[in-house]
Amino acid sequence: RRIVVLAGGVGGARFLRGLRQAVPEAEITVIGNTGDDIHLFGLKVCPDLDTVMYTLGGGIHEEQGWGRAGESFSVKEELAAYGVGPDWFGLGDRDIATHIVRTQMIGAGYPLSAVTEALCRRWQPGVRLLPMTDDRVETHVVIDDGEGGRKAVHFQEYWVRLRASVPAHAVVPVGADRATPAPGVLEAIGEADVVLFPPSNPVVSIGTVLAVPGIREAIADAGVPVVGLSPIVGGAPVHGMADRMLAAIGVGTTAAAVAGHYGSGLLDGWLVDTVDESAVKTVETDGIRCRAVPLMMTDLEATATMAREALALAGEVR
Ligand code: GDP
Ligand code: FO1
Ligand code: CA
Repeated sequence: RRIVVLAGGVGGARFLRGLRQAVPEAEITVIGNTGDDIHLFGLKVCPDLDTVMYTLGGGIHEEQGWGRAGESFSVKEELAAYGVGPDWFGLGDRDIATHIVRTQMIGAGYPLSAVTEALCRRWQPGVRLLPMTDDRVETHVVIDDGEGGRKAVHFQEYWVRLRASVPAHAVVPVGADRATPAPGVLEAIGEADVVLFPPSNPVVSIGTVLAVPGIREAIADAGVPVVGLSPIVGGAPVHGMADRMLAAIGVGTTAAAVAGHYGSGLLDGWLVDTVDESAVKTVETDGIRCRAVPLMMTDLEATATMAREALALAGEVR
């Protein structure tokens, strides 16, 4: 069985670990968000690709959800001693090695997809990890500039430095309109038996992947079940500040509103948590098959059960 999964960082990566456990024989292709990517100190950092790679490869900082286990921060301390910023983004020493390899290979002319494949040769994530595009796409967030106007900041500045503490007026995947899907992306979608949306951020993770021209269309036209899992449980994101991003695009912070945002043109099935049982009817009225099951990724077995539920729902639609 061939499964395509669109993924952001922590939510996507943890779900993928459960999926791999549930169907070890399946061929899983992950289309990763690169809108979070940022250049710092001359290095290209790809947080969501790395989170998937480290999580599935056993190198992740488990509690934090991103970055390396057993990390140290000597480089960060030395940069601070020079007074060289930004100081709000924590790059660890082990993690920096990944960014050095990536930046070096990009400089030598390799596309990000080839670089990601090379990095994965070390980590053996057990899935094929593809960036959504080899082109540069950067998610920017429009906020008040404090002088009565507005300004756009990089997504990481909004998320990490500002902790999403100010309202976002818009979320813009800069460069997406001119980007093309990375090699293998459209092929994987075309050959898939099922497409899954893990409980990743609908706006800045899955929304950004879908903003690359051709990807949304390929999924809608693939003629295979498309099933998603809600990242919103009981009217709030399980972790993080996804509510801020949903508000920016005028979508409510409910499991049903997120399903409606993707729409029946894209989604065939949607899983909500058991606490959101009452959303099932609303979602089904929108023409999307819906089930309420436990959606908390507390451990590997609970997450594998979520993945099995998603595949079972896929078997019921179309
Ligand atoms: P990011 O790139 O690191 O922000 O990660 P993703 O975009 O892949 O996923 C972030 C989303 O995962 C957040 O909106 C969370 O609400 C959601 N999430 C995290 N843990 C869980 C969980 O255990 N269950 C569900 N349903 N959602 C979760
Ligand atoms: N998230 C933080 O909240 N603070 C950090 O200092 C930070 C550093 C960082 C370094 C490498 C990496 O791959 C991820 C990192 N993240 C950090 C997580 C990440 O940037 C964001 O949480 C996600 O991009 C949000 O989707
Ligand atoms: Ca992310």
